[in-house]
Amino acid sequence: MTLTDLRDGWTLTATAGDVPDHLAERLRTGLRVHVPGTSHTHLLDAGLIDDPYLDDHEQRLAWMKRVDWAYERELVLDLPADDERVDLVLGGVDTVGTVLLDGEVVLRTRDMHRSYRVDVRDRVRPTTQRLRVEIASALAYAEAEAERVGPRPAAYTQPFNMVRKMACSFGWDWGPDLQTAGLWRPVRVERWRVARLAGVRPLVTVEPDGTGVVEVHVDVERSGLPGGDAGLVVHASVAGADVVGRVAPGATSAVVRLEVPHAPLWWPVGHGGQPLHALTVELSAADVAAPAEPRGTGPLLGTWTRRIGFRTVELDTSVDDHGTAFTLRVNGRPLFVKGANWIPDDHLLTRLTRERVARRLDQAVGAHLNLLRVWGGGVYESEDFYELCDERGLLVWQDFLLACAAYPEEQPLRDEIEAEAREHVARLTPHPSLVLWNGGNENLWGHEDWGWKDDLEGRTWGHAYATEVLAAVVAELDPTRPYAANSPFSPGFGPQEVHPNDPDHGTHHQWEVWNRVDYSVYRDEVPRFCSEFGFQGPPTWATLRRAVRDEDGAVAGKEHPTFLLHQKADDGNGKLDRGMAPHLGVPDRFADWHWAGQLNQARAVRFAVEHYRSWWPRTAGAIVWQLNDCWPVTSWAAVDGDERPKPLWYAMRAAFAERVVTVQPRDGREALLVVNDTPTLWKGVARLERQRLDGSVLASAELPLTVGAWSVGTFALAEALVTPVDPAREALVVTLDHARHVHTWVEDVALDLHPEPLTAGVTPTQDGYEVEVVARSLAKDVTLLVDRLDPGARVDDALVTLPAGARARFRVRTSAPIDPQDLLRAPVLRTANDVVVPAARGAAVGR
Ligand code: BMA
Repeated sequence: MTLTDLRDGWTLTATAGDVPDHLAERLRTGLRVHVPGTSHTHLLDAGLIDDPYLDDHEQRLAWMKRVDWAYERELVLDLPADDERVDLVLGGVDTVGTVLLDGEVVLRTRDMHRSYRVDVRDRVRPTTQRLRVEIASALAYAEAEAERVGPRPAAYTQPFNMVRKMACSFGWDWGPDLQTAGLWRPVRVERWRVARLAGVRPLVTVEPDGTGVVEVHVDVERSGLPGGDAGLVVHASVAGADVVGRVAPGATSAVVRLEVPHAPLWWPVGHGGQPLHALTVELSAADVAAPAEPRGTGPLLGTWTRRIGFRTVELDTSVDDHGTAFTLRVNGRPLFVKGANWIPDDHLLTRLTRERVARRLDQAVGAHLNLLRVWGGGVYESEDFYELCDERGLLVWQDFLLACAAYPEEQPLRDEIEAEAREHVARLTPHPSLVLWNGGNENLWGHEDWGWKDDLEGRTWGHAYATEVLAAVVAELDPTRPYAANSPFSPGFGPQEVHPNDPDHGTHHQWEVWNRVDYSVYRDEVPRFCSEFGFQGPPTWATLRRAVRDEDGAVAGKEHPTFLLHQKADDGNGKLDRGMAPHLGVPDRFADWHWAGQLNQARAVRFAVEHYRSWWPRTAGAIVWQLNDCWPVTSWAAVDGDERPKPLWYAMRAAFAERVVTVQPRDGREALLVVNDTPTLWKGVARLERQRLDGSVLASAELPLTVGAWSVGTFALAEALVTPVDPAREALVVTLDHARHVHTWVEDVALDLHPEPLTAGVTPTQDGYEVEVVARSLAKDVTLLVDRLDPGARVDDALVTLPAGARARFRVRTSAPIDPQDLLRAPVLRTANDVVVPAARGAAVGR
């Protein structure tokens, strides 16, 4: 097989649509481009448009939605031999494409989630040929489809559910509305003879005796040319085991089985190691001289290699006293899922690099996550993503790509959805990280609750995808992995019996908090598995300063149209204000509001995570909405679009730590909950003190305790510890080994916090500074917003609550020439105290 990558030599033209006058000539004559790329990256590279992520530029590019494009290049191909196939392979077309060779249509596409292969052997000419790919406006196509099959309700106004293009291409409540068009994966020519490896699907299991089993399902494509029916040999090897199988003359598939005794197990991070083994599959022609000799092979026709890992996975959805479980079991061990939802890490997908994905996944592991959920409004991610998850032990829950809408079950959509599902279920079989396929996001819930039933007037809405089509694809192609019909979803019930978002059954999305009620309401329910919950907060200041500016180039304030363009949620700022008001008040000055917004986001999520973890094993997972951003925006993300961790990231790291102590209500009063997500007993003595905020001790106790591996202990607390005399001036401080928890009885707005609770000092270090702070009175959520001084600076901790007398050290990495004294005051050094106290006094801090 020989490959020719068609990366270069393309010309891109706009062929229809309202192109702005100043670009018309350039886009008519054409830009020199290389692929992969899409409309927006091509125009950006050519300097024809401004960065769409900056300021108000997104708005100015609306014309691009209705443009049709054409890519064209020359193709010089050798004439094929009699037995030689010549295929044109397109890794991904975004989206509505027509591929022409010398003016004749060879392929039509309408699904960006699929790859395509066309046999062009009979069209190869001895002259220079022209390859052309025309891309029509996906929005226009979707509108025409909505007209043809009848509209279907969706969470946003544009009909993203009518075309198989990344749903969030059309804008989302955290994403820009930039509809790319183009060749978003590589394009190449492949020449081959006899047969090729068309698909390799290793199904990996582990027998009860510890033998790792790899059932390798091999599909071959025959050339259909002389010699194409030959007998073939498949040779597979992994971890010292190898096997040879035959594909009979004319046959197109084979299954070979590899057995690895005492296979070392692959574990999720925090549970064990991640041994990976190269699985190699070779396809050869059988040796014509010795056709019956299995090991006698002729020429090598194709090789395929991926790394696999040995592990089992099951999803326990059994019925119990509390409802219906939703517990993942890996290698037989039930685990609490510490997760975050993943969206495309750059809206302009072709810019994503392996390095950028690796940095994001390192932040996920750094926040003590063990799972990412690839959400259904994005894409099936790149090989890089899943390989890097395999290496890190980050489990992956993969949605099929349906989100927040009713989807027609009519053709051609139905076949496209099935075809893309088949492609990716097969493609992702090697990855041990992938543990769950899920039939879509908020489709069943939307149908139940969002008024769709009336709008639909009996039209199809996608029930069949969730309950039949996608389930059947997984059952056929990858029975080693569990399938969930949707998120949220109540397994085991018909649509009328139990509400899909019932917290007692299966998965739950908690969106009442954020949209309607205070975050304290998280505690009102004990979901079996919360696969979405979260709270917005603004991005870091440095990100705002780079990308969200007013006319004068200063950070755009909260009410400024540019800020609002980077705040996509319905009444987003209103919800932020109402969310922080009962806890911190709503500061007037933007710098204070920004800090309060970030702090409240972090606290809301931490509150939820501690609550959910405290209910393990009844609650078996918490997947925060959302880990990452795809551009600079105010959103639910823990890491902003410029890759900087928001305070939420530190809160997640603390709340998802292996060992956590927390005070939670049980039976009408506070109890101590000790969460031990490690393989060893947690044996220790908890020190409990009811203190005044100035540190004077009012009541104290020592509580020896032992909590088993992978479990949570609940401990009652003495009356004197949990009964404050003056709730506005007291706190309960719990210390157990390195874990600490400070509980207060009233919200910060009602707490008598000291306005200046810290003394602070700074010393230089090799790569920056160390800041040491000591609390003279309770200091809540001490944080250094170091990006204020240097956009490249990082700090090793944040949101550290210090009881009076306690100290903390922060290591700041920076190479910028800053004044170190600036690290010791607002707007860099912040606490909850400094938002609440001045607000209560009608003053403000910060700049
Ligand atoms: C859920 C998600 C996303 C959305 C988030 C925040 O609906 O599935 O669609 O971004 O809530 O509103």
